[in-house]
Amino acid sequence: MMLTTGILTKYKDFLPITPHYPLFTLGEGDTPLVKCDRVATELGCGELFLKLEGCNPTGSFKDRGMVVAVAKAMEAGSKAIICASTGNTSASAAAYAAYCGLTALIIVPGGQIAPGKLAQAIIYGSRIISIDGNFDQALNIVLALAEKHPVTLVNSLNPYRIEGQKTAAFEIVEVLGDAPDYHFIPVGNAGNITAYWQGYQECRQAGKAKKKPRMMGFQAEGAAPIVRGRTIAAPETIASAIRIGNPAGWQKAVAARDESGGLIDMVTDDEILSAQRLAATSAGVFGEPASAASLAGLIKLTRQGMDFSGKTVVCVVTGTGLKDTDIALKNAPPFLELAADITTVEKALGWS
Ligand code: AN7
Repeated sequence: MMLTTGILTKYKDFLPITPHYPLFTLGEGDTPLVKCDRVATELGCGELFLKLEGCNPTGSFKDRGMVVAVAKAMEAGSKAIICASTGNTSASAAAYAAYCGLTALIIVPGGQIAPGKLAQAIIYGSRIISIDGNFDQALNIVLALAEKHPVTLVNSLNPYRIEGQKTAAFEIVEVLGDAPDYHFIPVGNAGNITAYWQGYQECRQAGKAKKKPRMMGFQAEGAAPIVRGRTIAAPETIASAIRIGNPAGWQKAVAARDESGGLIDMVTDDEILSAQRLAATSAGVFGEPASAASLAGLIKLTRQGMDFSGKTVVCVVTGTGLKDTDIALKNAPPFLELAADITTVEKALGWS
């Protein structure tokens, strides 16, 4: 057995690492890239891979960026970090702060966080403030506080978050031997699409990849400011992680779209839920609703007649479904509840 390496050590030549930078890990990175032939056949695309970012230590891709941002905060002598969050950033910030002995201050939109994520922020011992408002309002408060007080902002406006998150693109290129043709990704605050695009560009520049993918970003229909070209004052979607009306990374996401020849489009809540179910029932992958927006996007474009035959497609599953079981249970078909009796069970199964 080898000691867990983590991305700081593995990718130190590509990260802003200096002699006083602490190299530590909770086991982030090195997540599975799962080939999903049944779904690929159903959709008629060449090869489909799901990148399982829910396998990171706190169950989402945020850990890649958080380990770099927290290490940089430590290096600078900071004692506290702060973020606004729809859930996953707060879970990650709380965990890495706990590991490093820092205080994590977390501001969340009241009643809009999936229970698993809130449980994480609580158990890791962060200081949580729930505001009567949405994520965009929480982010504005956090930005103002980080200007005035000695705390380090760890939302994706912190450039070290992007540095860490780009390593997921490195891993994909290492496994495939090149970049994919298409990279599908959910878009919320628009940090991750920025990070992957930067990662793919660096792979190309370093000669690790011959091509760059088209970046295919998907927002939820009720929270699609980039698609609509205007901020959304009251964003609404079942995919609470991406319920964001004024993304901080807006311009960079548009640049990633345009430079890559990709697109940023939207999917409905129903499309998100049915993609979540398809990944689960046809690939054994349970992602949270927001993370199913990528596959929902691929399904939508396929239905519209876009041809992915012969193409290599990666869909990022950004967070684990175990954070948000309420939604899966609410939409579940009823199952049989019987007496604890073999004959009764056999009869129900049609085996008698
Ligand atoms: C599962 O935790 O914004 O476009 O505060 O949790 O980089 O924001 C989460 C975002 C996609 C969108 N999938 O990524 C937060 C937060 C999941 C997420 C996104 C989020 P960005």
